[in-house]
Amino acid sequence: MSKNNEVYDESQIQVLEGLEAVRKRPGMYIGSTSSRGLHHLVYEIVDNSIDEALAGFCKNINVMIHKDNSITVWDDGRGMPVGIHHKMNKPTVEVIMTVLHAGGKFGGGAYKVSGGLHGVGASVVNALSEVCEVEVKSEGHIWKQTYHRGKVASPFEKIGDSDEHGTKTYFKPDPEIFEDTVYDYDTLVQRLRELAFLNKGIKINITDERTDKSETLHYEGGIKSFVTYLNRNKEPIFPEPIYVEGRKDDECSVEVALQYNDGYTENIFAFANNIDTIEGGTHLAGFKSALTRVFNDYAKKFGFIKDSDKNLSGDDVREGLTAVISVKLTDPQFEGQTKTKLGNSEVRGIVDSIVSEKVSTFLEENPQVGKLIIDKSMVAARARDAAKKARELTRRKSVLESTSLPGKLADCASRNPEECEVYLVEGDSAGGSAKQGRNRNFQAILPLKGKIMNVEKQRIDKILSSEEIKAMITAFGGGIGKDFDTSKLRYHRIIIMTDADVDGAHIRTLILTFFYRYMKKLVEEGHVYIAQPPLYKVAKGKKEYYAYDDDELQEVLNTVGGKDTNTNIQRYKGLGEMDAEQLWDTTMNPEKRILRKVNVEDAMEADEVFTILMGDKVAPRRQFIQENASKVENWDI
Ligand code: 28G
Repeated sequence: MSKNNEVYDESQIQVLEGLEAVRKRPGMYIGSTSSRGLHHLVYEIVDNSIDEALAGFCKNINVMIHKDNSITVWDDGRGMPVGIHHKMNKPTVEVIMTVLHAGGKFGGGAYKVSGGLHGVGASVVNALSEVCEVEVKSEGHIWKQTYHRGKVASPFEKIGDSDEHGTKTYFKPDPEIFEDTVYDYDTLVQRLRELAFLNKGIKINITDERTDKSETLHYEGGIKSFVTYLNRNKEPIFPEPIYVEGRKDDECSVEVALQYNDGYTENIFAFANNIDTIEGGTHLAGFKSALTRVFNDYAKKFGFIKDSDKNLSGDDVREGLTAVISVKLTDPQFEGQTKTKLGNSEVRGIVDSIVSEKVSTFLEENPQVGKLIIDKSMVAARARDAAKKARELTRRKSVLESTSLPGKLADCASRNPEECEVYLVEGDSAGGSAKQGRNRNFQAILPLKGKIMNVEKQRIDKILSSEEIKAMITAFGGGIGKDFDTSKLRYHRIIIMTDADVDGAHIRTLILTFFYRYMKKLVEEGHVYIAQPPLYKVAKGKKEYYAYDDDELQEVLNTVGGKDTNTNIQRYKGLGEMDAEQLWDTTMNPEKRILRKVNVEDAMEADEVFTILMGDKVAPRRQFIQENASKVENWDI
């Protein structure tokens, strides 16, 4: 609590809650103190610049990662107000930086649309930084204030003159708070690129002083460019994405871009106020229903469909679709497990009517594009119909209904899914060791043969004919696709255990892509893990040590006294080189093992890598292999 809060009435007491609370429970404000939370600090600050840009006053945003992993963000907006905040009776900048929730709505009728998942503002970043500095240029001068761990360290004062305007914030994340204080350049670029797509015209520059890398992200095409980017490794069936926009008063703006490729999967990204709503919501629902209706109406009007019982289904019109939906609204309601589902009910109708009206107009004006889309959807409909008839004809029990477990599965004894886990193991020999080494009470083993099927290039009926995939579906017990149900899972942890080499990485990519496409909830609800087998065994006399990466190997060698006599280093080439006991000790024993939980971003990345590696385009594949050649030896694809 602020020490002078007695001056204010009740409504302001909450506002005056001190930054101490933030330092005590950082997770409540930024989600976590892991690497994710660390990166979140940058997004919080950048969001303020984005808001200033959306208000129409800022064109350029710069982000710099310094050598010591501190960050500077600056923009060429109006600059934070330099005057005294009349209610608080101190500089407005100091209020913004030291009072919780002081961010709030911007003046001048504009609304705060940006704001990361937590949208907590600059004061939280300040609270969690060892050092923070704000510099404002406006009205002919430069002002500056410094803070330490959220507390004012120097007065807000004029330090020079300038005829420029803007805000600059420097911060050094507090190592007392964050487990990891190293910034990942690619992670920041990815989110900044997304922001540049979602807010057309804004120029975002990022520089990494540690490596001298830098990038400028600037897309005049906005989300239309986003769709082109998402389809960059695929084969679009018409050259330019379709783009429509509209708004309902000042309450809600809507933008949609879409394009089809020659594949079979659906890629729809829905954003609300620049936040990736991975759980979907009303904007996505409105888009989907409009799309299905518009294409059916069009197909009937122009004689593609004569029989009304031959209507195209939603799945038919979304086969091979890549789309981005972006809505911006004054009062977003975020719901769902991870608060990434848009709940505002009015948005459904707003998006539906804008998309219906504008996409129909587009189709009438571009009949060649209309024909390509309807033809593709009708092929999808026929394939689905044929697959259904074939299933009915054979009257074979489908995999989904099959009750007998796959023969290769070594199941565990427990029937309590919460404590059960299944290891997906690459190859029969490692599978054998894993079966011997496991704790059979709660650990099941499912050996998988080499490469599983390329799910991007196949329709569901083909996918379901793959032995490896059928084995996973029946073993997990949750079904597949739309009907996938995590409450029916037989294991709450699904652990991918592959060799620590390129093939292993490839198989892991294939499995993750399959999960992402057909068992998304598995990933969303955090049931998927990656086992981390050691890379080295160091034997010194009778003692054995394991190292999981090169740094750790150095540490081990240092502690055992270097590479002199009696020290033997073995580099594991595969899981198969470990016997059952070693496998248990290093990789499967819950007391000692390291598991990495897979999140949706990991799965999405796998999906992308997969598209590049398995797709038809040679150039992106070559580029990917060149860029990643240093990370993996003997890339043999
Ligand atoms: C470099 C790091 C991140 C920002 C502005 C510009 C204004 C502003 C920021 O106002 C609203 C009003 C008083 C508390 C608004 C300037 C209107 C007129 C602004 C940034 C809330 C804050 N003139 N640029 N804040 N106040 N850039 N970049 O933070 O009550 S923050």
